Formats: sequence, C-alpha cells, structure tokens
Amino acid sequence: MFKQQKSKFLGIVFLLILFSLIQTAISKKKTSLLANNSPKTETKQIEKSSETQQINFPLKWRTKIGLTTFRSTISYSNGKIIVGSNGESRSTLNDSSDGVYVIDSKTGKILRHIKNEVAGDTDINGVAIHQNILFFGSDNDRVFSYNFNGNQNWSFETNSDIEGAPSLTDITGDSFPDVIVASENGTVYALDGKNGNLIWNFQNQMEQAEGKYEYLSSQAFMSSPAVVDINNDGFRDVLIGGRNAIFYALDGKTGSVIWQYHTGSGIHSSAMAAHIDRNLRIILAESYSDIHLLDAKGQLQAKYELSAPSGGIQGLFSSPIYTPNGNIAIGSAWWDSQDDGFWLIPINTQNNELTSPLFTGENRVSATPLVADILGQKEPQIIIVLENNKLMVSSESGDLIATMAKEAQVEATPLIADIDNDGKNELLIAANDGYLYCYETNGGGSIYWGQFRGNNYNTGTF
Ligand SMILES: [Ca+2]
Ligand SMILES: [Ca+2]
Ligand SMILES: [Ca+2]
Ligand SMILES: [Ca+2]
Repeated sequence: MFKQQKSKFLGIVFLLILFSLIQTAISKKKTSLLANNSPKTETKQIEKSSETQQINFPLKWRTKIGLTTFRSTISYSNGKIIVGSNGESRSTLNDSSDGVYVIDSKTGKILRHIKNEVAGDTDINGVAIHQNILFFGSDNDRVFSYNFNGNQNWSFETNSDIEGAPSLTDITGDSFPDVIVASENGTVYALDGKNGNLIWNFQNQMEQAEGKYEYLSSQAFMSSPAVVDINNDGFRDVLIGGRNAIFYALDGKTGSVIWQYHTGSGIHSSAMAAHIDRNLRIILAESYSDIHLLDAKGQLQAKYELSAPSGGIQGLFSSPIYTPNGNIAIGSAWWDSQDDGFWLIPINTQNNELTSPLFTGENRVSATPLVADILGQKEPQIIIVLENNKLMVSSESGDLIATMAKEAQVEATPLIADIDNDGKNELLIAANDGYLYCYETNGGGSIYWGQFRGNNYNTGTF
C-alpha cells in the first residue's frame, strides 16, 4: 500500500516536472518568435559607481497642466513654454483640462489654455511651432493652427485621432512651413501651413508587411514624421513607420512612396535622420527589440536586436537618437522591472556595425534621451527620465554620472533649454502627477538634442 502511494507520488512529481519543462520551452519559443531570431551579442551593464553624484536642482516653478504621454512635446519659443495636454484623464470624454498650454517661461504662469472644442476626446500630444503660430492635432479628428494669443487661424478635419506630433517643412515653395501630420487611421496629411488646405494625403495599407490581413488598427500611425530631403530635390521628404510594420519614405512634394522598408513588428516610436560621416542615415526602432540603421535609399546598413539581461524582448516606444560621439541612445519599456532601462549602442562607422551595447536596467523608459549640458561640464551629457521617480545622467562612454530624484513618474520627454536667457539651462519635466516642473541646472549652452523631436519644427533631423 505504502509502496503504491510512493510510486503514485513519484509519478505526479515526474508529470509536474515534464509539464514545467514544456511550459518553459513554449515561453522561450514565444520570446524568440517575438524577438525575431537574429543573433545575440553580449550586453555590458553600465556600472553604478561611488562616483555617481546625486543632483538636487532648485525648483523654479511648477504649474498644473494635466497628463502627458511619450508622444508629447514640450517646447520653448519667445518667452513661452508650449505643452500639449491629455488633461485629467487620457481616456474620458469632455475633459476640461485637455488642450494646449501657453506658459510664461519665467514665472510658470499659464497665459493661455487653448481648447476650442468642447465635446469629445480633446487630448493633445505634440505641438509644432513657427514664430508665434502653433500647429497640433487632437484626439477629436482635427488639426489646428492657432496664434499664441489663442486666435484660431484654421482647422482641418481628419479621418481619425492624431496621436503623433506634426512636423513642419515648406513644400509649397512660399517659404512658409507646411504641416505633415499622421492619423490613427493610417493617413499622412500634408497641409498648407498658411490656410490648412490639403496639399496631398497618403493612405497606409491595411495589410501587414508579410502580406497578412490584419485588424484595422494595425494601419495606424502613432509616431511623428521625420522630415529630411532624401532625393535631393531641395524639398524635405517624410519618414514614418506604422503599426503594420512598414516604414515609408514619402516624397515631400507629392506624397508618393519613394521606398518602403519592412520591419518584423509594428512601429510606435519616431525615426531620426542624421548625417554620419557625411552620409545620411535613418535610425528607426520597431516595437519589439530591433534597431535599424538605413541609408537614404532605404537600404539596411546595420541592425541590432536588443535583449533584456534575463532574456526576452525589449519594448521600444522611446525614439532613438544619434549622439555626438556616434552612439544610438534609446529607452526600453516592457517588463516593469530592471529588465527595462537605457541603451547606448555604438555605431562602428568603419563597417556600419552596431556592436556591444551598454545597458542600465532600472525601470521603464518611454521618453526619448536628450543630449545637453546640465551638470556644468564641457561635454554635453545624455539625460534619461525613467517611469519611476528617477532621472539618470550618462556619459557617452556609458558611465552613470548622476541621478536625480523626481517628484513623480514621467513618460514624456523633458525639455532642456535656457528659457530665461541667463546663460544657464533649465530642465522641464512633465510628470504623471499633472504638474510641469521647471528646475535650474548647473549647465549652460551645449544643447545638442534638447527636446523630443530636436527642434520646434519637430523635424527629428540633426
Ligand atoms: Ca483627456
Ligand atoms: Ca508653404
Ligand atoms: Ca525631397
Ligand atoms: Ca536659464
């Protein structure tokens, strides 16, 4: 009897072990399928040393502006801070604090809360600025142009929500910037900046890159277009990727496809264009792990699959940037753990290879890294906000130079600019407690990439 029970017990134990082995195999398979099966390279961890300083910048002001997202912009222009807001809630309708806030940069006082629409979901993410004119799309199927004083210049009706920031570039040849903006229904619009007239539009396909029929939302554009002239006709062209895993280069003049490039997974982040050794290169990140480096013809130069220290995918909602010393910097957000963090990936310009990235695991990073001087050093530093209560400062060689405690969690990319012309840079952080915080830093000048898309036209180009 006892012997029988023992063998029954051993049988159950054996079955349990077998079951768990199968489970592990399945989950590994899942991860590797998601991660695209490209070869792995060993990742170095950025070391936190005793040299890492704690910074405690004085708070100059804080102002309640509501919630922001990883697609939000914070900009400085003519003594004003401009920020789009999702208000009290990112999902409810008729939220009175949605809109665009125009704030006095010296005092933090709200000068204007621009919110023309009263009904529906009127969340605003990105805003583009030319002189004293604002351009933005809303979650209520419209693109607007307003003056800083709150007067509307024009509005344009789209087929769905606008999630990504508009970009500005003149495509009509009248030296006045026109608006390139993409919708969640998969349309890219080029609008005349003066009057909002449609110049051209482009409709994304509902099919996925591999030819599979997909659900409607996969044609969505969530990101902000990078604008740079890739066919040398003197007009900037439009670079944007969709959730259907297709990255497009559209002719700025006509909206026709110059080339398209297929990624393994959909795209949420915005691309950056930069001249690397005098060659135009396009850096894009797909949602699951892979960084792609393309040339102006859409040919792949290098690709790197980021992998969490304990294995598995990296979620890339942060937009990649090219740093002055030849690295790609990006944040990752997937696991809600130390498997998320900040990546620094060196580009070997001899052979265009991406090798041996440095990684700091700490918490989710959806914001885009910035490159500016906030510590008072000769060289600019790389600044990363995490989705916990921390900000990190890294050197180009991957040393964690400093950390700073924040008031609350942050998803949006901060702004670094001298917003009171005293020669010192301010750091503006929009936190998830609904406040915009303005800190005085120890740095001055030396701003290489000080805001989400690099400049107030949101060109995403250096
Ligand atoms: Ca809202
Ligand atoms: Ca124009
Ligand atoms: Ca062109
Ligand atoms: Ca200042």
